Amino acid sequence: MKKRVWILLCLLFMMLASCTQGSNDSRNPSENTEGLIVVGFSQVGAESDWRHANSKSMRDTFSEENGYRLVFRDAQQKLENQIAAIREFIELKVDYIVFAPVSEEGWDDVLREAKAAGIPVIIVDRMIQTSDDNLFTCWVGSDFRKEGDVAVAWMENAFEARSSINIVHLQGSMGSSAQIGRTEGLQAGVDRNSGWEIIYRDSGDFTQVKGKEVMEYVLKQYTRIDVLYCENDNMAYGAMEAMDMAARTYGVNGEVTILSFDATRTGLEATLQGKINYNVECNPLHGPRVEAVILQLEKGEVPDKLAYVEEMSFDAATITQEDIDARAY
Ligand code: GZL
Repeated sequence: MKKRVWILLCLLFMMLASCTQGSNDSRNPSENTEGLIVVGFSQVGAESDWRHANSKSMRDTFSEENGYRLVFRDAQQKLENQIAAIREFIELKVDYIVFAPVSEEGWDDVLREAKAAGIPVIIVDRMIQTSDDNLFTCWVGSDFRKEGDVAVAWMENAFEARSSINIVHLQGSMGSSAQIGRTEGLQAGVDRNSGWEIIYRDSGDFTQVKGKEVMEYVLKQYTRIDVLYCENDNMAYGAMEAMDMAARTYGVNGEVTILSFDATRTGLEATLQGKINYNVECNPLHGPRVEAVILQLEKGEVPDKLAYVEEMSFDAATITQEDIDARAY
């Protein structure tokens, strides 16, 4: 009987250990890699639908059937975990290091270590600030400032006749290039339009839970909110929960016009339902794009230093179910 209890306790511990490591791979990354290209990937975390789609794209692309061993590390949105993961990849002598930086600052030291180890580094999704752009081979991602500008252009058209608008600004993870670019876009719009006022600005860290928390506070403070500028879909879902609970209306026929980013499937369904007025795409399907770079490097070719993905946007007034059905995520 005691032996059974002991075995059950061990199994429980192993399950808990794997859960606390997020979606990390538990197998030994160095085993049986003969003939495979070993890719170490440090992922931001699992904070949003966008992130899940991005991780799936990377896992689907860098599969063993496709000739890769993917060493996947979930940083749980902590810079120190990403730096530790990159150091692990150096120890493992992976063929390529790929990472989606949680924030723009703090990378030079560990990238110098990767360079000294002779391992090419590919940055995906967000960008970094560095004193030496030779510390990374290339970057694939989105133009976040352009995303913000696209959203603001829609606002300028939608509110052209209004002399003043009160804006609540839900920012993403502070210091991430997605937050920086989308915020810069809105700020440029506010600077151009004297009647625009950001009555409240705070970060919801790209998560639904924090988006709801921030909006619950805002709704208690402000009786007139014209626009919610929300830097990703998951925070918009949280904000909508809060507005539902406070009996405040939103969307096409509501008090609060909602602009969101990512254009994930759930976000586009909300746009089709008229709950989100305008949704700017941020495409997460970077797996094939990163693989194309690796295949170039394998052939001794030099990839473009910066590769921006093409993105579109969706208006509740014109979106159709076919638009959504055509989407890959
Ligand atoms: C954007 C990406 C952002 C998404 C969020 O490229 O970094 O992080 O907009 C995600 O949904 O959490």
